[in-house]
Amino acid sequence: KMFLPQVVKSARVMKKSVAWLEPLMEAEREEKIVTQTSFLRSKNSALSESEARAIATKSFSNGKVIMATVKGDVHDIGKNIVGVVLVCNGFDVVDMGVMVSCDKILDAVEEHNADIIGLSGLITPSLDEMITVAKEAEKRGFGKRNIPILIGGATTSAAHTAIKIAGHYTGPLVHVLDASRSVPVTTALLSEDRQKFIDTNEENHHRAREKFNGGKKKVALSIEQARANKVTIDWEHYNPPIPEFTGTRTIKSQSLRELANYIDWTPFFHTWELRGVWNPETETLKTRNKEGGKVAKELYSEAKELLEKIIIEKRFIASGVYGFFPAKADGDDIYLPDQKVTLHTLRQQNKKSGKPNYALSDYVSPECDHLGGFVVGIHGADEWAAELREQNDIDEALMVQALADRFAEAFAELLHHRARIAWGIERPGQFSQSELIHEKYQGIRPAPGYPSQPDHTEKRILFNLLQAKEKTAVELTESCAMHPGSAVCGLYFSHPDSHYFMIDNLQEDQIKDYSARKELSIEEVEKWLGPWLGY
Ligand code: B12
Repeated sequence: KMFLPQVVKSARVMKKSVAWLEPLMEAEREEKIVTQTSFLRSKNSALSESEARAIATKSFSNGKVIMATVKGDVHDIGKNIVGVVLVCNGFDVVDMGVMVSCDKILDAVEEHNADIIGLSGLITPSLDEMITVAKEAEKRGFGKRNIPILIGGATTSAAHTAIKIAGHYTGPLVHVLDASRSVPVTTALLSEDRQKFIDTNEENHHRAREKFNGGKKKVALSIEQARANKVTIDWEHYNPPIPEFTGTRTIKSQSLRELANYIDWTPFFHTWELRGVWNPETETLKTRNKEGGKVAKELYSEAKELLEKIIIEKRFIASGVYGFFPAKADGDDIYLPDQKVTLHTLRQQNKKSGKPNYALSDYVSPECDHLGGFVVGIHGADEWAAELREQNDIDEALMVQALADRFAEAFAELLHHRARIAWGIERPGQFSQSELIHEKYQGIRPAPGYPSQPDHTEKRILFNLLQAKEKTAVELTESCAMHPGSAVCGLYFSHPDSHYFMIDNLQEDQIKDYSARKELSIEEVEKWLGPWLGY
């Protein structure tokens, strides 16, 4: 049994060696294909040269997988890990990169005569794009040809795959939870007795659909009832804090050294499939798996080495903008009178016992308050990682991306810290670094796309408000993903009661109301909020 960091290291050695041997291996393979092609044609004269060649080529490969992060989505760390693991297990992987349009993916399947399609996505809008790919693949006849589609990425789930995607494709369509599952699934799908695996997968989909259709639905309130059960804050006896400045502040290049202090390392290890909690004092991963703990320690020392190099050589540029604006709640919206801008929030509609039906707007005074916002991005990592991949330094490429993600989160944490001090709700030095990481402070910074506000399109309003593109060079794709990939944006709320919660089971009445408030069609809103609709 190997841990992911070890797999990736072996893969690097293999890739480097193969790159050196490639011309020799290619020549040998070509010779074999030519011999096999003429053998096949001598046995069956009805076969054309190209048909026979296609069959011969296939017989010399474990299987070819086309992998892509779908249109509008920029993040590829998970896909890259899966690609490495598949290559290690003898599969040919054609990695098409990020933001790949449906047509390009499907053209590549035809061009390479691929055996499997692998789709990846980090954010909800990518789920919709995956449906488009499944539909188009079906139109091109891939379903009839039984070409499997694998669905993966942080935002995907077995249930969503079964309920929303699988119905559009007649070929095998499988959700793959993580890199360790990718090899057994791919191997099973290309094996002689693949039908057994496909049947089990179908049964699982069937069960998931039945559970969804026949399962006990959560009892929902009407939007008016939910509003009547909003958070009650005694605004008359509460003086909202006033920040020391309004408008925005831009940080063109934040010190990486200072940022490094704000890094929460636990998610870094999750990227490498090492579960547990990182203890910064003892520099150990608290995990039941002793071997895993050792691997984590080694990985950490390599990461620290690269981190130092990044800081000294200024390999990343961390740019960010944050700001405060006079604000007041207007029902479920938050209105910024000076900018004449409205931000929209969604309200929980599940029937609850003894708890309010939260919406983020509940934490802003309806009279006079302030709201904050921020965008941060780490530039330089995507390009550097691509260069490293080009040289087959795949372990370092993943490390660069994983560290860039940590810097992005750290930057969000650091700016929030500054913002709370500027807002007067925290004293400098009031919390230790560990307390900051464990969010012991007052106030929250919910991000569009996170469970408290699952609508990614709110980023467009936030970006305009902060002029984020001009100030930070962070851009939004058509799916509202941010480019560069290592980027975070969100809002600041200062109220002591404000906390994170989860929105789901949204009902038609709220969607109708929300679409009118946002001046978007109902279909458009339903598209962006698909997984959270309760009807
Ligand atoms: C780390 C993290 C980040 C990092 C980078 C993300 C990354 N590395 O991909 C940073 C801090 C930059 C970030 C930013 C954001 N994030 Co974020 N992030 C996460 C977090 C905590 C972990 C994701 C991760 O890196 N996992 C490790 C990697 C290796 O795993 P992975 O990508 O899932 O890939 C594995 C499998 O999924 C699978 N797989 C992946 N692809 C494929 C493809 C195939 C073919 C196969 C077979 C398998 C496969 O195998 C991989 C390896 O095991 C998740 C929550 C979570 N626990 O998943 C939220 C999460 C993904 N983020 C989320 C959001 C909303 C955002 C932001 C939009 C927030 C914001 N407004 O700023 C931004 C968007 C960034 C952008 N560029 O647009 C949401 C997405 C929700 C949604 N439904 O849309 C999540 C789910 C959090 C949540 N609970 O709401 N994020």
